[in-house]
Parts: sequence; structure tokens; C-alpha cells
Amino acid sequence: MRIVVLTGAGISAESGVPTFRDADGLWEGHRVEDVATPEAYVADPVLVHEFYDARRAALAGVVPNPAHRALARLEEALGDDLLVVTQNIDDLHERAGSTRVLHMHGELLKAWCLACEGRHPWDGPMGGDPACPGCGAPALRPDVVWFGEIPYEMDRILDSLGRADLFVSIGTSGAVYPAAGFVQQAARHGVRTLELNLQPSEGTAWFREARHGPAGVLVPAWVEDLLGPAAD
Ligand code: BJW
Repeated sequence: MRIVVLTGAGISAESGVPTFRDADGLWEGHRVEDVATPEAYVADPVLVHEFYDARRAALAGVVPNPAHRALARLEEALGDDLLVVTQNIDDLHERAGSTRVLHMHGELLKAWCLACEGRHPWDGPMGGDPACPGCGAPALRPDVVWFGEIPYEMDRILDSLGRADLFVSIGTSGAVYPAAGFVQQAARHGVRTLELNLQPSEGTAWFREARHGPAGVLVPAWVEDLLGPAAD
């Protein structure tokens, strides 16, 4: 069975990574829509670097939760028949053991040099205009996808969606496109669809089946439905 899983901020919530649109959904009084844009970066790069530097620093203090680990277990069983498409820029899927992960909104631990176009691993602060490890220019930005920019790996994602037997959406509000439209694209291809989310997402009506509760409970239970109980 070929499965495409889409994950959003909700899968990392139980690891202690804040979501975007729960509670007040604000960072220091700013909505994500006001910080995560190329225009915001041009207008106030110091503020935007503070936002990402704080999140990059916090990553060292969090660990994968049972939902991430259950998806890694599923990959062990399905191999190439499982693709995880994540909107998250954290590395918790990889740290749980998943290897087939597409980061459609980029990665917190990568820098993109606007001078030489090089992309580089980056685990420190980016504020203060550090030099690009490739060309030396002080022109690094986080390698993430902001509103108005084109998400990464779209061709591979749409191709995999069209060939899947099951599409599962985990921990995402369904507020941000194109990810929010994947369920409709999957349904158009006759792919079975399942939502696993704390509460009904904005797109919940498009899913053939929806289960609501914490990802740390729902995802291991769903994987156990498919594979049987875990050995440990
Ligand atoms: C739990 C839980 C637990 C909590 N267990 N669950 C008008 C109409 C339609 C579209 C547009 C429009 N105007 C503009 C657009 C396009 C725009 C868009 O969608 N805007 C919307 C605001 C309407 N999109 C874009 O600009 C995108 N680009 C684009 O469309 O290019 C055109 C193109 C596409 C394709 C091909 C060719 C051309 C780019 C979008 C980039 C989004 N970037 C961000 C920031 C990334 C870097 C960063 O992390 O800072 O991505 S914004 C932010 O939102 C981040 C997230 O990945 C994304 C989605 O958020 P997510 O993951 O869903 O989080 P939340 O907080 O919203 O939801 C969490 C959910 O978890 C909730 O439901 C909770 O209940 C649940 N939950 N705890 C299970 N324990």
C-alpha cells in the first residue's frame, strides 16, 4: 500500500514546539503572516532573524514524540511506499528515524545565501549578518518558504499524491495552501483520505475519514491498526 502523509505543526506540539494558529498564535505580538513573508524580511530583517533564531535555539531542547516515532516505524515496514511531506521546518521526523521526508516549507537548520544562491547547514544564529560559508557575503536568510514563495518539491509531492492508495493529514489546520489543497487533489485521483488532528481542520469535510485527538495517541494507534502492536 502506497501512503503519503502530510504533517503540520500539530505533530510537533506534544514535543513542545508551538503551533502557529492555536491559543493566541502570536510570537511577541506578531502573527506568523506578518513575519513569514519576503516583505517582512526586507522591512525588518532583525525582527525576522530574531523569530527564526529563537526557534532554531529552541530546537536543541525538544525531542521527537510517539507520533514521529510511529511514522518512522511505518517507514521501516513500508520502505519506499511511504512518503512523509512535512510543512514543519523542525528536524523531529529525521531525529525519530524517518528518511523519506520532504520539507515543503524548508528547514530551520539550513541557510540560503542570497548572494551565491548556495544552501548550507546552519545551527547558530543568523542575525548579525554572518558570512556565507560558500562565498563570504553577509547575505544569509533562513532556507524556509514564506507566503508568496513557491513551496519546495511540488512536482514530487503531486506525483506521489496521484499514485498513492492513502493520503493521511496529521496536525495541520488546513489554513495554508497548497498543502491545504492536497486532500482535494488526492480525492480527485480516487485516493482514500484520512485526517488525524486535535480538532476538525478547515478542510475536514474533504476527508473520507477523520479521527480527532492528540497526534501522540492517534498516530501510534493508526500505525498499530496497519502493522499490529510495536515490539517494544
Ligand atoms: C494538534 C495537536 C496535537 C495542535 N495533535 N493535532 C487565498 C486563498 C488561497 C490561497 C492563498 C490566498 N492568498 C494567498 C494564498 C496562498 C498562501 C496561503 O495559503 N495563504 C493563506 C493564509 C490563505 N500560500 C502561499 O503563499 C504558499 N505559496 C504558494 O501558494 O505559492 C504558489 C504556488 C504553489 C504551488 C505551486 C506553484 C505556485 C506558501 C506558504 C508558506 C507558508 N509558510 C509558513 C512559514 C514557514 C516557515 C516557518 O515555519 O516559519 O509555513 S506559514 C506557517 O503555516 C508554516 C506552516 O507550515 C503553515 C501551516 O501551518 P500548520 O502546520 O497547519 O499549523 P497551524 O498552527 O495552523 O495548525 C496546527 C494544527 O494542529 C491545528 O489544527 C491544531 O488543532 C492541531 N494540533 N496540537 C494533533 N497535539
